[in-house]
Amino acid sequence: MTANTGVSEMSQSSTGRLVPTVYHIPVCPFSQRLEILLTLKGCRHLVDFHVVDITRPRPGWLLEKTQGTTALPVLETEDGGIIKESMVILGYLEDRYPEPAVFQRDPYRHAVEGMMTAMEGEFTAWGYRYVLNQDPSKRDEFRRGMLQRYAGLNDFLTRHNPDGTFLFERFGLAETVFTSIFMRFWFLEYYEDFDLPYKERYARVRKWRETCLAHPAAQQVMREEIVKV
Ligand SMILES: N[C@@H](CCC(=O)N[C@@H](CS)C(=O)NCC(=O)O)C(=O)O
Repeated sequence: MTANTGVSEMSQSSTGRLVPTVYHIPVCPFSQRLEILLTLKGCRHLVDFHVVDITRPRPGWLLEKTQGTTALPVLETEDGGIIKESMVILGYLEDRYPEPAVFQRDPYRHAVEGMMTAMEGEFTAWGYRYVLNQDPSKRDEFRRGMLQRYAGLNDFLTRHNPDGTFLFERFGLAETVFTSIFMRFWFLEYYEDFDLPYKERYARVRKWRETCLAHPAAQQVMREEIVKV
């Protein structure tokens, strides 16, 4: 600690080498979830975020660190350790900055949030395929598929916390993982005119989604940026 500011040595060195660095692409939902977690923990300043220019091929120094893979985010620890995959990085950050806990500590509850976060990959992939689809005859199929996936989330939330808002009592891991994807799916509203119908079938997930989107720890990007980028 420094005597005059009370700021930890780690944060003081935020322009130096003594903090972890995340290499990321702006407006990337997988990077945003890291920022959300750190914000919930009050630790955002303890990690440097280094923007990588996506209009150019990945620089050699970065490919050397990643051993040739291009997907970001990647976290580099102070001593040069490389961690890939946002879910894995979230786990590292949770272990590294354990208080306040964002992940559930009870093993069963952690398994439940794990089951919910395991639904994210397919949910996200479908939304991306939907927006990239160029075939008008497939639009309905994509819309139905998206609704089915929202219904799956609705059922999961209803099973585990029928009357609440979040999966558990507060914004936690499941919310950290899905919120940036919900934001990214503003592109479906804009380009495909897709939104959840105001029906009982989706009421639980709608409440969850709206509260997640409005959460103060998740305000790193604006709707306009997402639609444009
Ligand atoms: N499963 C990865 C997905 C990361 C990912 O797809 N990142 C995108 C940016 S949003 C990317 O880097 N795409 C370019 C590439 O894969 O080369 C994670 O969760 O970290």
